[in-house]
Amino acid sequence: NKHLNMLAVDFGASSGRTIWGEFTGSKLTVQEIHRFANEPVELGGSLYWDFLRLFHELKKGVRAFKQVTSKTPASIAVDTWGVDYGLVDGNGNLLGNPYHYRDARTNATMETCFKSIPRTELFERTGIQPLQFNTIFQLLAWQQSCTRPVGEDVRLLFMPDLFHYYLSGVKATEYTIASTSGLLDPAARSWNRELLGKLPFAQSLFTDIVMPGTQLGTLRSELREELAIGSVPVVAAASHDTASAVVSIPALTNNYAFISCGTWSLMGVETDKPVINEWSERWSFTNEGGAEQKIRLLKNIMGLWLLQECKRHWELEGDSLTYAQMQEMAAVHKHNASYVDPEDPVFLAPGHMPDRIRAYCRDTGQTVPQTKPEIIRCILESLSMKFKQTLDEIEFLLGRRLEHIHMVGGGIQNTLLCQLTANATGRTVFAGPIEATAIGNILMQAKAHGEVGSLNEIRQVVIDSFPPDRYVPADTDAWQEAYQSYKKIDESKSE
Ligand code: LFR
Repeated sequence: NKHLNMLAVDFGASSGRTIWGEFTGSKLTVQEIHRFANEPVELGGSLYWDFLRLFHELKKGVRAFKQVTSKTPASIAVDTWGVDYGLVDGNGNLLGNPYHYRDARTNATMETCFKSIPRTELFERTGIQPLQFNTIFQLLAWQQSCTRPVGEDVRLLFMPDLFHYYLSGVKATEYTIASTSGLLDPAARSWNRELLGKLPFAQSLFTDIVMPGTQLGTLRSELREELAIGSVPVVAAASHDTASAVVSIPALTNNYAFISCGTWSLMGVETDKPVINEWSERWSFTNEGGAEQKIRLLKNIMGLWLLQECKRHWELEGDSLTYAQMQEMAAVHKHNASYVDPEDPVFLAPGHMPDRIRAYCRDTGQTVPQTKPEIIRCILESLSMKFKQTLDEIEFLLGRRLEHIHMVGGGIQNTLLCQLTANATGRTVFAGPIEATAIGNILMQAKAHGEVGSLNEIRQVVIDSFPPDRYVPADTDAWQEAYQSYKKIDESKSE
């Protein structure tokens, strides 16, 4: 086997990193070589990603790779969060700055869209949970405010595709990232032309779809000069961060549910076919695309966003806490008296998170958490209850019991959340790897090089290289009882 040194660039909603992966054929080691903040910018009342800054950080990461390893990478691949995109014209100009999915311009778009394409029809056609930021709704909002017709040479490129384009000069759409758009046919794994025909935007926006593990091209010559680097293949891995994270789950069975923990908690299972029925619609499940023709049947749960936003808010008030300190506060404060629904859209936008949590508890007739430990404890317990509820729903959809939970991603550094999840679900939790997304990205590059084959081969490498931690359920009877209170709040809300 060849010895490969690869470079993964993983952009998350709050930070990005470049990771050096060294693959020997059976084992992988990873090392972070550059980390940077990803801070959205509000400009003229809209919320944007700072694309130029992010591309700048990407270049810094490539330079750092050279410095640290004294090598030219065997390849490079970018993954990012879902749904967002840029528009590029025929001369390669980026038309405007990519919007952030939390921008408010789509607040009412979903309901308008459902007037011409009913919610159920849309779900049946795409298998995608209607969330206001899905690309389909972003495009509709853009179309409504568009004053000029869009040129025939304009292409839509999702965030990873956009980075890949400016790296390689090749415009292509990677399948897993496109699957977050709400514009694909989930069974055919291609653009849903019938749906596109009903929508007001030009079909010429959409480029060919490539499958994860495809080499797109090599670094543009001007970049090679600027970075003083040789010819580097640019690979489309599983470019959606969650798809990459799922690639690197250290398990060879299918008797588990995964939770990919970052800003979001994405909880689900891998299936061979989309699961589109009354129940998956009612419970807001989504069918996104995975590597190796798999479907990721999962649910978007607001996750550690709630905690991130509390942290940011308290910082603005002059109290800078670390995540470790926040976890410690919640660990000591064992008593929790109220729950929020971490799927409720009231928590989507940035700002004043502690107050919104208090308001939610007040409006649902619960004890209002006042102190920081109370709020943090409420967030973490609510999340673990949501995981329990989601597990029940997944088991119902599959018609079988799942034995374990695999938690991956940066959020598992919150060991309290891992333990609470074990307690609430009554299932053993395996936690790791933390860098699941970058690892999945790198192993899909190894696949493009022909150095690993199947998904199971990839996962065997992860098992051998990054053995997970284990959390055994405790106090399960008390948790079962508490779950009944959680469900009552949830039910009273939907009445
Ligand atoms: C996680 C993620 C989720 C997606 C959300 C918004 O980072 O990619 O899968 O729903 O971000 O794009």
